[in-house]
Amino acid sequence: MNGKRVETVRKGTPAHGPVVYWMSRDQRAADNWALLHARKDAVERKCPLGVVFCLTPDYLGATIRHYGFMLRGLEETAGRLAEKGIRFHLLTGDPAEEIPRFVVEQGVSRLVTDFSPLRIKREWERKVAERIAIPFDIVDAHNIIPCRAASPKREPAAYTFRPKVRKALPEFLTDFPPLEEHPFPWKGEAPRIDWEKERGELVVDRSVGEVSWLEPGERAARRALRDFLENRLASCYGMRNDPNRHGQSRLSPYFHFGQLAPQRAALEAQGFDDNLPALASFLEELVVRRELSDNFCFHTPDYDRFSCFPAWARETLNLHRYDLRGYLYSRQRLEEAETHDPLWNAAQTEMVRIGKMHGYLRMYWAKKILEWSASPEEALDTAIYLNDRYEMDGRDPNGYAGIAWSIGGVHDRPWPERPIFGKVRSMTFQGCRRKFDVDAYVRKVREDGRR
Ligand code: FAD
Ligand code: FO1
Repeated sequence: MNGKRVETVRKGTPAHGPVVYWMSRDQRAADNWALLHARKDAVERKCPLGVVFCLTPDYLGATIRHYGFMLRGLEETAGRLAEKGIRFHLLTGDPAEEIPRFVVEQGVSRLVTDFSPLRIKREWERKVAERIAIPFDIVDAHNIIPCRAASPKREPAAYTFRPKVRKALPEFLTDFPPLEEHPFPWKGEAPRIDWEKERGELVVDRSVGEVSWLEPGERAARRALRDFLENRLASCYGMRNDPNRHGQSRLSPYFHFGQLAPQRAALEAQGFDDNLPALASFLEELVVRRELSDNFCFHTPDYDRFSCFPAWARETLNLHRYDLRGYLYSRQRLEEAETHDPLWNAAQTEMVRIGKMHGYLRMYWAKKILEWSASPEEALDTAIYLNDRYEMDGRDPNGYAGIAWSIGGVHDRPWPERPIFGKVRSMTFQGCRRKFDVDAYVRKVREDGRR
């Protein structure tokens, strides 16, 4: 494995004792660089290998829609790990407390965790590092090009990031070694985890129902990837901006919960005809856009605040802060899809119902929130709240970057000035009409609601 994936938080000569991978973002047994790094050390030092997941019930406003999907995926992964002689432990509570306690109780000799650019995970890591005295590594198992290696700074746009990605790709887009059986067993019987009970007893908001269109877990994720590449990449990907066509991969929940490695998707996509324009645009999104979001969140601690917008955008939004709003909606009216705009209402309704909004509509959806909110700050908070409460792929660096792009011109450039938006790119209902059959989409959402 390329050493540039590993950030050593604490060095040290480990005593004898199990090696543990604290799994958080990359919830899978296969294709997981953090797990492979932990296993390599455990084999070299002839130690048992364990994986621990700390279930924290109040994660950024997540609801049962997210926890249900996540826990079902974890159940499958725990089974896969057990088949390889790797002990899975499920803890509940604050990772900053539970992980250090687990390290001491189990006499862990080295701790490994997976990389996330979000504040919450970096705070957990900081506290854990203060409370343990053993070697501790963070491994980027999510990005093809490790975030810290891709660029030492916040990239202003995709066009500045893309050449760095292109240059680094040959070094990092390598195949994964298979996960081998671990020869040094964890002592004692594995405690049986009652997953049904874990789901049932979780203290979490249950008012946002689970979804049925997406099967959770590593196996379903690989199937979805193959189905997309074999049956939909060539045909509809070109229609990717048409919400009436199933032209996107719909893989983002699997990437978000780490049930599928983006690197695996890129490796499998490479097997397809690279003359396909659809392949180029899929890889552009999957690699450049997605990893640009991690770059943005990693180098921009205030990634969910007005202050993170580029100077030109803050200036223009301030200049137009008191422009007359044709429509002004509260968060509640927006949440209940009660605006004057049938297209926006349909997109909001579909997101609430199935936890998914088509990528093209997400841009329109967020930009209209800017246009109809009392301030850019309120618009930002509302968009993040609704996106993270209903979208299956919410609470993700892509979300903070996508919303900051829509409302604050992040990774974009100034456009001809207009009311409220200033020079931030705007989108209009008429513009959507020119792109796709708006009436058909609105009708479809209404009919789906009647079923
Ligand atoms: P596809 O079009 O099939 O793309 C494949 C993969 O490439 C995606 O799964 C994703 O990992 C990546 N990707 C595609 N488009 C983008 C993009 N614009 N930026 C970064 N990565 C991208 N994505 C999330 O994962 N979670 C979110 O919460 C989220 N919120 C968004 C909010 C707004 C306002 C906007 C404009 C975009 C948001 N995105 C978010 C990015 C993008 O819309 C989704 O990743 C995409 O719609 C997911 O559907 P898909 O997997 O079918 O994508
Ligand atoms: N990560 C954890 O380590 N423990 C959790 O209990 C947890 C819950 C959770 C719920 C919804 C969600 O969207 C993400 C959640 N995550 C959790 C984090 C996730 O796995 C990723 O690590 C982060 O989203 C970083 O990208």
